[in-house]
Amino acid sequence: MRPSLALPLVLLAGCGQKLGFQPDGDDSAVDSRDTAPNDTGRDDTADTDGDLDNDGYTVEEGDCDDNNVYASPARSEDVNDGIDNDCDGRIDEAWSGVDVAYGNDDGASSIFHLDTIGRVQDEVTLDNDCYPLWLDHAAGPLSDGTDGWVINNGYTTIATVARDGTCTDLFDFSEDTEAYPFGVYGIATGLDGTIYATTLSALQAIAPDGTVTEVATWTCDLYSPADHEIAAYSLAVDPQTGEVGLFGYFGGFATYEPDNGTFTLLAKEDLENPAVYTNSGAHKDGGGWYSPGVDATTGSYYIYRFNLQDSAWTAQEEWTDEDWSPFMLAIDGDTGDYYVTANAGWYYTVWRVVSGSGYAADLYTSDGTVPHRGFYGIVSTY
Ligand SMILES: [Ca+2]
Ligand SMILES: [Ca+2]
Ligand SMILES: [Ca+2]
Ligand SMILES: [Ca+2]
Repeated sequence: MRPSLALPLVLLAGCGQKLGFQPDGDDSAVDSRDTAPNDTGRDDTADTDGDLDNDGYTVEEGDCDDNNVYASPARSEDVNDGIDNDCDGRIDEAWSGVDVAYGNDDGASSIFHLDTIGRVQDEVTLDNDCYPLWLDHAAGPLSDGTDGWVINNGYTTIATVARDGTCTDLFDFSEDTEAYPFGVYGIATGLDGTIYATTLSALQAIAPDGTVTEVATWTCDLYSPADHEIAAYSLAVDPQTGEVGLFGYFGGFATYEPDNGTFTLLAKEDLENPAVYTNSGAHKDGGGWYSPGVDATTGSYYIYRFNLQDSAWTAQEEWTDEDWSPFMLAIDGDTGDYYVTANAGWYYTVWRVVSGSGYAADLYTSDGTVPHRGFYGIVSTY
């Protein structure tokens, strides 16, 4: 059975200074080559600022290699040197566009790539019983030996999709209605290849063989606002730390740290007086968690950023055409620009919002002639 197109009402600087020396990796004694201005000439480990390579950033400030001046959050990626220059967790990456899940109610669904200027490339037609909603990259090779995707298949199963379109269900969340009363929603691939999925009231970790482990639970009860914590609807992963962000449907936000199994509810949902409806979410390199959301009072759309200081969503980018309702979000890790699947009546589009500029326009749009189709999940490719 194909899902309805409508969403279920879930119920519905630093100082990136350029230095003219190579990191020496020598911390044993007097360092004659190290001439950075705040260095005493003694062993680097004695530097009071803790910035061993003097690139302006300590490990705490995001330096992913404190013995290498060519790696810091202020650097751009060199795609040929084999190191993670910009400290985003990806080595030698170059953003190359987005992959988009295209759900088609009266024919085969597909996943296609949009290049950096919005040209459709490499459209993969899926098995007929496969309906892609949330989308992420798979961590490793699939049945055909190539890489591919992980999808939420029709709100019921989590499946992998190979480059030849073969759709393989890993786990069906629709059969045990006691354990999974709400079905399954957002997904994200963790750094170690674990697939995370949210069942609204719990975070599920799915191994490549389909084994499911419930790794965190919370209270999701729309009939009891005082007890309700979060209806976790979408997930994203910080590619540097592996931290999982959980985006609630009613403005809630939480994190899960795979390393120590810690679930932290950062914003409890106020069901009776929500400030923001957060449709989905994504992580921005070095810049936290974002959501294409709706101001619950005015109905206006924005790209919101979760402000960790006051645990609230802050409107970050204006959404200029209110006819288009935003759905899912991907972020260009190199420029910080936003790519959002959006719908308006029979039309569906990938909308681009240029970071910090207020400029927004279609990257790609349908012709609006065919109903019951839509763009859903979207993910950056490198
Ligand atoms: Ca440093
Ligand atoms: Ca460094
Ligand atoms: Ca990188
Ligand atoms: Ca590099």
